[in-house]
Amino acid sequence: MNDIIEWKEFLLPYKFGLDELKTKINIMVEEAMFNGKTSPIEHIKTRIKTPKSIKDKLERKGIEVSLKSAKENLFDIIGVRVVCSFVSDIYDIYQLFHKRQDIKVVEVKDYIRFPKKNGYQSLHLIVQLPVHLTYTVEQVYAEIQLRTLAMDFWASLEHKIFYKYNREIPDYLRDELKEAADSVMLLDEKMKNIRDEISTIDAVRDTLFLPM
Ligand code: 0O2
Repeated sequence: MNDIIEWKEFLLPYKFGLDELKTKINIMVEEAMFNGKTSPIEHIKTRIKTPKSIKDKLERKGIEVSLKSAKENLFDIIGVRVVCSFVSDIYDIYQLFHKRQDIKVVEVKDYIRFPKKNGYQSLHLIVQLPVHLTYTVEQVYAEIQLRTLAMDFWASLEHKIFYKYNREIPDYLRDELKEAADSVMLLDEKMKNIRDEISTIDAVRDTLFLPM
C-alpha cells in the first residue's frame, strides 16, 4: 500500500478522537457559561502529530519505527492544550475529566506541584477514549496539557528557544528562563489573590445588597 495512504488511514481514528475531545471540552465550557459561571477555559489549541514527528519521536526513544509500534508506544499522537486563567481552574477541569465515564484518565504528570528543573509548569493528562467507527471501536490515547496563560507564554517562548538552539540552550538563557518561570509562579499567585479579594468583596456586597 502507498505509504501516504497507509499513514492517512492510521491517523484517521486519531483525527476523529481529537474532534470528539474538542467537542467534549467545548460542551464543558458552554455548560459552565450557561449555568452563569465564568468559563474556566481561556482557549484551547489542538494538534495532531505529523508522520515525520511520529517517526522522529520513535527514533528518539529507540523504538521500532512502524505504525504498530506508534500505536502501542505513543500516547500523544493527538494533543489538546487547555489554557486557563487560574491554577485552580486547571485542577477543577482535571476533576471534571476524572469524573467522566466516556474518557479514562490513565496517567497524570503534575508539573505544577512539581515543576521541571528548567521551570516548566503544566498539568499533563494522558486520556483514553473510544472512537466509534462504522464497524469497529478504536481506543485512542491523547495528551491533554493544562496550563495558565502565564505558563503558556513561558512554555511557548522556551519551546522556540529550545529548537532555535537545537535542544542545547546556552546557560545564560537557561538561567533567564528559570527566573522568568519563577516570575510566572508569582504572577499566578498574585492574580489568584486579586481574584479572591474581588470575590470576597462581591460576596459581602451581595449579602448587604449594596449597589455596584
Ligand atoms: P512537542 O513538539 O510539543 O509535541 P514522552 O516523550 O511524551 O513519552 P515525556 O517527555 O516525559 O515523555 O513527556 P512529558 O514530560 O509529559 O512532555 C510531553 C510534552 O510536554 C512535550 O511534547 C512538550 O509539548 C511539553 N513539554 C514537556 N517539557 C517541556 C519543557 O521543558 N518545555 C516546553 N516548552 N514544553 C515541554 P514533545 O513531544 O516533547 O514536543
